[in-house]
Amino acid sequence: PRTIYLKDYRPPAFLIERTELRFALGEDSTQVESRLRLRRNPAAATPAAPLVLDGEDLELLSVRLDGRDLAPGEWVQDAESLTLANVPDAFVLEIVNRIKPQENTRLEGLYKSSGNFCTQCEAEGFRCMTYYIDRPDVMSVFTTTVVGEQARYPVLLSNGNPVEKGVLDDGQHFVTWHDPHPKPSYLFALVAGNLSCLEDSYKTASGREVALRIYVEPHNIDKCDHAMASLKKAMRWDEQRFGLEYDLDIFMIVAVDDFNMGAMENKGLNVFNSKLLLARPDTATDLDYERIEGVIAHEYFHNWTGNRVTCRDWFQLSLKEGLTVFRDQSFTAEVTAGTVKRIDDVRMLRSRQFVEDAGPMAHPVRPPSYMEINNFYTVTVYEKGAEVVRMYETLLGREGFRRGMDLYFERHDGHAVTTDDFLAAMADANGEDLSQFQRWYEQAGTPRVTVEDAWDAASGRYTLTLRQSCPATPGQPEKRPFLIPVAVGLLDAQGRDMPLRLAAEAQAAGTTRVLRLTEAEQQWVFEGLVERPLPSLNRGFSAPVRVSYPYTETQLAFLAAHDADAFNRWDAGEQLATRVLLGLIADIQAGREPALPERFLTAFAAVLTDAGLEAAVKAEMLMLPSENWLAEQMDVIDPDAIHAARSYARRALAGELEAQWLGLYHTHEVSGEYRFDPRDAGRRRLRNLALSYLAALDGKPMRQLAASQFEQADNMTDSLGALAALMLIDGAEREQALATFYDHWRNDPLVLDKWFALQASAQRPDTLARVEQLMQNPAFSIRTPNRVYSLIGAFAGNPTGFHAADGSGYRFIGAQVETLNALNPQVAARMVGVFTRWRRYDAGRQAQMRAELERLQGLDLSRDVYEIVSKSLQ
Ligand code: HT7
Ligand code: ZN
Repeated sequence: PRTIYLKDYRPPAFLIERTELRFALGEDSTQVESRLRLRRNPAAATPAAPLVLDGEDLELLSVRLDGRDLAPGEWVQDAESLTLANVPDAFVLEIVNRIKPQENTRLEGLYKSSGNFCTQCEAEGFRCMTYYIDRPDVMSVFTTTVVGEQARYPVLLSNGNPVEKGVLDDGQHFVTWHDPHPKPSYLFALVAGNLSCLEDSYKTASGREVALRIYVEPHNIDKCDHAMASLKKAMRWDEQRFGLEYDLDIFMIVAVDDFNMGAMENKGLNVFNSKLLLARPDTATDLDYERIEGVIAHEYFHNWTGNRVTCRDWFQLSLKEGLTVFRDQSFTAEVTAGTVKRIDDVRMLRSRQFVEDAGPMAHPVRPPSYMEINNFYTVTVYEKGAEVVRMYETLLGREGFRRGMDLYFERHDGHAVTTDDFLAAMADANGEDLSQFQRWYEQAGTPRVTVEDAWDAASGRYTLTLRQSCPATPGQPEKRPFLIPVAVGLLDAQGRDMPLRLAAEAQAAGTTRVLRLTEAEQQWVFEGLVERPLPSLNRGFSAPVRVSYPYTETQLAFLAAHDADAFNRWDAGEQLATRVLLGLIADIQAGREPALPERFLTAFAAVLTDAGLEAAVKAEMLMLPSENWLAEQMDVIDPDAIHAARSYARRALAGELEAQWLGLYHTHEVSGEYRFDPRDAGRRRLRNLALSYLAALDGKPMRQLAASQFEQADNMTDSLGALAALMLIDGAEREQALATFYDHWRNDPLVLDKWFALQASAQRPDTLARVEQLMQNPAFSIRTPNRVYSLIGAFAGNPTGFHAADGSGYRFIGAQVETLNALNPQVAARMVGVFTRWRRYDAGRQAQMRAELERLQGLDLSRDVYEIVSKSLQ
């Protein structure tokens, strides 16, 4: 496959002013008629270029130019395009082609899901429906007519507003939709099916009434209330926080069961994976409720950051994704508990994005090249991209950031732009030179900031020296210094924040200061201090970097108990626990008896019994670092020792503090009907965490405790919490509960996904056999991404299952990748990602993973899988 480079970007040779489409949906095939009003782009590089349209797997039936039928010799067709030489400067092109949505297993373009038609066009799916200039900088006004059998497809939807509808012969009907906002093809959507609709309305800040509709399969209509409430919350928040109003008369969301990713922000017609929309207390967990609220908000926020202002090319993906993730993170933090959200986001960034940034697929937030753009919907583009946007806010302040956003929309509304344009708006609106900030978009890798301090008691001066470096990444051996905002506080011996006065300042200003680290090495001197402080660094995770400072364990425990910055309190505890666990891993590897240090136990117990801590924050602080995170801290990853050490620590913490855990469990029962609110959700989280620790103690009493929670639970959070705890304990209760759960939910695929995932994640010797057996379950289908993610994906993420020393996990996932490669390359590419870090393991595992990658490389691979396999082997 060929590599596409950002440096080769050229403006399009033609623009499409109007796009009129007619889809005649059939049971065997669908006929697509398009009428495009094209004109040469005055900004094009080559004035007489031919017209090249993108198109894949299309059966071309006819081509007409300005009303004249063209003969086959007047165009050139290949597997990916249709070329017309010698076209006029402005003309109307009419094309008729046929496609087979029923045979579409890739789930790109038009396909069928549960008997309904739906589309997924981002990034390059539109070209699988009709010939088009399928790139985001070609924005057009769309009018779409959908024709289908009325009995099968009573609901016919597309973008914009409905302008005409009618009944045709042979039981067919049609609806015509017009979207007045010019948009790129990737935001096009069409849905047709037998769907029920939850209706509501919303009055915008300026007083316009917007109809809100959520479409689902009829049996799911009682699971849409949370999504609707979330949508209205998000609409209000965007008005209040960013002054952004919705711009059409109708906003629709459709849930589909077969979807490669989470959701899609098509203009006025969002399409959602049903797992991110449907929720009822007995079917969805608190985490599901939270995710749904976040993703509904995310897709809605794209209406401005992505749709009104879109990307010039796919290298700019983070322009819309990083910014929109930042917006959805801010929304969730403001409507729930901010600290917990920040901890969860950073935990995920560190355990996934830092890992990606240190591996063979590492790429900058704005990648310079790709083979397959679908492979670049990554944690780097999304989550690190969001951190980059957050740094603007940290540097410029909340008001400065808002000024930048306002200028961005003022300059670019209705256009397709770049991350440079975003940076320029932020800089210009605030009179700042942010040119060095550009490096966050261009350089891959996680920077390291090393901190040294010096205390001069005689003068009361405290000096912090910060040094930055960034490891080499593929294609980037050398890095230039970043502009890093490091938020710093200083604690006195009582754990109170000290007022901060930097040298040359007349008076102290605040207790947290954002230091702008721009050089490889820089110093800051704080004056007027009466005692040696303890630094609290990178408060709130102000920059996506690794910070090293030689804290002692006592200092970490002190910060964990006292830091005024709640995020850093958690982070200090996390660093301490990581150190302790790495010590236990070393003990196990050396054949020594592991023992939990007394100091750690005391600090842990203090958190466990702290009555002043909010339940959700306490749960965060009592969770041990994940096995993946611990793996990243090791030179040679040893999955067995990591698992043994972590299990040992859990058992020890459970055994030493059994009475306290039980106390916590019994005092955190949530009474009354299930409500999804941060307080109740926090209590359930903490209580289920207590149960999972207690489960580590094994034995009948704990089995009974979990089994009785399982029997009595009136909501999915508690039901699944109990089932997860039972999965940790051998005994009849476990199989009994699994069977009960299955019998109860056998007709609800989304709930069964949880059942699949729990079993595939179990760190037990028989897990692979169980997964193979579950693949035969009638509820499983390798063609449905949700099933694949929940069973095969969960197993791939199970460190002891996937990395079984005999290589069975590698061979199993390799075989699934091979099957998926032919059916759905996007899903296959997601599954193969677990092999990328093969060099980090011991020689035996390396050889087996490498062999599996080489075997895959020898197959006829899709572009998606080929790119990841070949880059992993480089
Ligand atoms: N913008 C959407 C990305 C997306 C997607 C990309 C490739 C293939 C399938 C896809 N489905 C959705 C989702 C978002 O980030 O909002
Ligand atoms: Zn997005």
